Amino acid sequence: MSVPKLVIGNRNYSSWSLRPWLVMKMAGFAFEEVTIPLDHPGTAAEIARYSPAGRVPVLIDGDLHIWDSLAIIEYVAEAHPQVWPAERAARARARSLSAEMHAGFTAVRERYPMNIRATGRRIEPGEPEKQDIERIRGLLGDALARSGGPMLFGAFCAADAMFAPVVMRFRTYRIDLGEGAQQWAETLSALSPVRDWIEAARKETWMIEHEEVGE
Ligand SMILES: N[C@@H](CCC(=O)N[C@@H](CS)C(=O)NCC(=O)O)C(=O)O
Repeated sequence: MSVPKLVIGNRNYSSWSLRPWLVMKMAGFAFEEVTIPLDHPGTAAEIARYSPAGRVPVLIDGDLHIWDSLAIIEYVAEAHPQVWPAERAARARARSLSAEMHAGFTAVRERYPMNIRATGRRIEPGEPEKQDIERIRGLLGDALARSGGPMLFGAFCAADAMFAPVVMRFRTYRIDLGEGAQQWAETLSALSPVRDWIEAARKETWMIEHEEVGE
């Protein structure tokens, strides 16, 4: 039987790829990777080979092509239930946080794109970004206060992975995560797969158009 293949974007920029990739690594789901550099002349054609949706990530398991980060996470969770918290109410909250991230926070996602290599960029938030940032601080703080940490729901789960790009973005643009969440961000960043992702992102040489690497 062939090993499932996860098609991802380059690590420095592809926040949607990071989410299921991290879940799969933490769950011990065996897979191979195909990396497609984003925003290059051949990107669309390359992605189209794997998904008519024109987006990465895509998980290919035999004849099955699963696209969209949350669908991939749910597929992995069917075989590895520890992807979500064991307790029903916590599981529902973890899914709510994850769905809110998946569907929302467009202001932050657009104004503060993930760029792991860049550091110390300051971009003044407008009103929509301020609202997103406040909401993110609130929901991280609330989850950690309920669980007692160290991760959002005690042990690592998919909600931590869904918010992992927030850690990268807030670090790049020096945005405060709010009381309580800084320790969570440090614990998350110290996970071995997260360290591997960051290290590989720093070594990548692909750059998207108009990108300048910060200090
Ligand atoms: N809702 C999708 C969003 C995926 C997405 O927007 N992926 C970006 C990369 S992070 C992409 O494939 N962009 C295509 C391109 O840049 O051509 C998911 O959750 O997987």
